[in-house]
Amino acid sequence: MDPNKLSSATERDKFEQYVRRLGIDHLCISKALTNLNSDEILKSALLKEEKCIIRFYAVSGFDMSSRDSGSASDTYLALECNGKKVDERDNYQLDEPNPDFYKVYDFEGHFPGSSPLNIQVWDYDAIFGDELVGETIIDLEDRYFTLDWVALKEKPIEYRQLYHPSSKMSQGVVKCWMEIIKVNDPSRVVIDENGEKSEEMPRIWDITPKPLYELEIRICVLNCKDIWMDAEGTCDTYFRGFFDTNEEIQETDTHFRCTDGKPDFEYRLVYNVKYPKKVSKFTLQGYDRDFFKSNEMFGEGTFELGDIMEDVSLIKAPLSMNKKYYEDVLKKKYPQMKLEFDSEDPNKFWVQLWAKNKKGKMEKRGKVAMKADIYPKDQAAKNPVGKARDNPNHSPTLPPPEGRLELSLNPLKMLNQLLPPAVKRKIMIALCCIAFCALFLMILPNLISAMISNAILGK
Ligand SMILES: [Ca+2]
Ligand SMILES: [Ca+2]
Ligand SMILES: [Ca+2]
Repeated sequence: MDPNKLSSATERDKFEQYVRRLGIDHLCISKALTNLNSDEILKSALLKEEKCIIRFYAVSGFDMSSRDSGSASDTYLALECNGKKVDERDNYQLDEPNPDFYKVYDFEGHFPGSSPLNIQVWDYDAIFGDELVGETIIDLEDRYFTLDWVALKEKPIEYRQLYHPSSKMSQGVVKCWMEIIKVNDPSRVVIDENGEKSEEMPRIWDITPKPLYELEIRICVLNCKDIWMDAEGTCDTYFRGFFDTNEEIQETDTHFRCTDGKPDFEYRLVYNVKYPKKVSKFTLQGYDRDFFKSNEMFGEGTFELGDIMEDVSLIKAPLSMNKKYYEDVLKKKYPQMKLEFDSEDPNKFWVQLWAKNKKGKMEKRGKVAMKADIYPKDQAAKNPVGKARDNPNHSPTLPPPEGRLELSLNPLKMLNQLLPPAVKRKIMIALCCIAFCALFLMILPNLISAMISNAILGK
């Protein structure tokens, strides 16, 4: 083994494999040898000019500051290295502070002597001229002569802050990574059986995003049990459901004055979703509607639908959350997600709601029976369903909910429905007291006369 060869990543890789075969990889010999020889390696690298490809992978951007009044920046990427400039002005993204890039750019350079790589994000303005959002500069020589960085087989993803000359504040973040590849690297040359020489170039990662697949997600909120009650012993229950609070949030109707912990909904929520998506976990939040204060969230439950969404986009056919899928796939993958399936209907599952109590401990706040069906958008369009309980009402057909408040002209009946049990109890106690007092007052004259006659007769 020639330790001088350890300056090449491929040679180091071979050496590490050799060390691993000997079972002494825990001794980190290659790193120690590299460190011992680092001065030599650096010296030879500095003396020998190498032509290289600088490969830059631009993934995405976050939180780009606005350079437009009243709207987000219309962002695009611009790069410059060793005199070569590229920009994506033609592909600017309208009002997009979190642009996706998913592109690879190659630049040529010589080491030592390469210029830095300049990465900029701009705001497109059709009339007044584009404005710089921010920039970041990568010192390529610093990378090329940092043996630890060179030794990394897969270069790390970087989150680089962008800065504008006018401010010390970050103007956004670019997610990216880069590689420096020697053009003529003898360690990459392989000789096949026929003695033919060829150079194995490092792979180019394909980071172009897959096209988005349109889905319709139908979620039914059926019935509940053990739902949390307020201090009065009632809950004006309704639910909010969403994947991401930045996206569409849908609500059920309200089951007013529920006093038995079993509000009924039979309510369909229908979401249009594009897969893959950042958040594929569905969140259901239970609320107590309040007319005088703000509505109070009493509990939250979640379940993951990403795997089913992926399968639907692959097989292009509808799938449901069901007992088999849960047992076979989801249970092992998401141990946190505990769904209980109905013994009769394998597509009906109970979601546990949780919330922190006053002591900060997680507490159970009731269970909700639900169904979730995922359709390819085109197939959903051929077989539409209504939201809530609207027509077409099928798969499943949702009946009117039970135990809801009945409108009545009888004020006593309305009062009976509206009053919470605690108040009703207080009224009953008050009524009993009044009845007792009335009874007492009625018998009081007789009592007094009896007492007087007893006193006179001296008994
Ligand atoms: Ca502007
Ligand atoms: Ca704009
Ligand atoms: Ca603009």
